[in-house]
Amino acid sequence: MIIRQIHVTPVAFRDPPLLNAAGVHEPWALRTIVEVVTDEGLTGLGETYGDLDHLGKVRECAQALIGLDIHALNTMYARIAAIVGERVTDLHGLTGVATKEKSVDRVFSPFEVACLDIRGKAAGVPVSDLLGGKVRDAVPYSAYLFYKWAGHPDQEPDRFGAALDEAGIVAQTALLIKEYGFTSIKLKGGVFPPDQEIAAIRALHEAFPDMPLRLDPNAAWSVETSIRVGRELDGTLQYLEDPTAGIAGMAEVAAAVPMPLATNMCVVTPEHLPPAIASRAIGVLLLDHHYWGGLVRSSHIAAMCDTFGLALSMHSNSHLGISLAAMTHLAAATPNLTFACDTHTPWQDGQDVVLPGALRFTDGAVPVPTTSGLGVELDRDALAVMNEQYEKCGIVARDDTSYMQRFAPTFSARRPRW
Ligand code: GKR
Ligand code: MG
Repeated sequence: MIIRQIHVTPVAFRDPPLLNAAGVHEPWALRTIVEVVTDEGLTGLGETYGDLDHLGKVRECAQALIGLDIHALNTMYARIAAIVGERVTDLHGLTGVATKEKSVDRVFSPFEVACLDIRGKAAGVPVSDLLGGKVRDAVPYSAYLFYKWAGHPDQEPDRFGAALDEAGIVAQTALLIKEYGFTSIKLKGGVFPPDQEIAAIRALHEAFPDMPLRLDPNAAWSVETSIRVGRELDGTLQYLEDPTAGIAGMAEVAAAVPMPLATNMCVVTPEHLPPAIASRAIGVLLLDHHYWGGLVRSSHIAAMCDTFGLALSMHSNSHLGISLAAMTHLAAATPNLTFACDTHTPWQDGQDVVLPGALRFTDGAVPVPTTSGLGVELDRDALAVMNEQYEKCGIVARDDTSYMQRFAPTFSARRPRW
């Protein structure tokens, strides 16, 4: 099965003003949709970041993959590594440092996912079968809460409304649980002073006593603050995610707080695993196939985590249905991924590039597609509309900090902030 064509299409979709340690989400989120077409007429789908620098690399690499067999993933990886070379500039949101290996892994990922989609279609099996077979029929996701403004400053309030205090966060949780049935909760912190976020976790614990809770301030705290908050939240958190920056700082905190620490910031590429394991910096790794080099490489990382006693969850950034399908297949086929995964799906509020019906939430979990490949089909009309939105929206790279500074000129994303 030879690759004859690859289509790379940037898209934009509406995003609410979600607050984080870096600033606030802009009105449009960007993604890139990759379609790999074979000589036999099979098409596979992949989805990745939409930032211009990354899009340029994806486009350049796509040209270099024409003529390869879809099974030749090692050759594909080598060609991409040769092209990406030393260009280690890509960052997206709060996903830790950029490294050479991470840059290559990020570009390789959508092509690998698309090739697995094709292989599944050709063999008549779902992608989860290609990853070792599903060990669960549905993948649980968590309610991913954000402090947020009622709407973007120049727009009408959105239907989620404001969430700027405990009451707003509890109301947002109730809405997400009502609509999706989530059974665990993650609060994006690092927005307000830690005592305010401690109060929000306590309010959530009181309102939803049976729900596992997580808090993720994206390294907005010093080691001292992290230890204080961790101790104060004893008995309320399933895990505390990236309280502080770096493996050394996380190790200091981990030794002093009662709950496990999780990360999608200090361990983001294989070379980070040995020092993190040796220093016992983390108890939980948040996998993300978008920067861990696709689905198969993520499975390898999962097996390594199993060997070294690290638990697994899954990280997300604003994404569409191709990513959700890929995340669901990976999580379904990863036995030691036992924590509910993160997803931004509720915030895309129905916007998608895949035809409706294949992916749905039941009791907070997405049933694993059982049709061949990823199990999702491109909605070409939606793709065209979202591509037009990309062309018109005027955003070419995610920049939460500059957007925030338009409304709060003294805002600084400096970390640690507290
Ligand atoms: O979407 O604002 C966001 C998140 O803060 C995202 O950028 C993070 O990468 O969800 C992520 C996380 O868990 O750190
Ligand atoms: Mg995180």
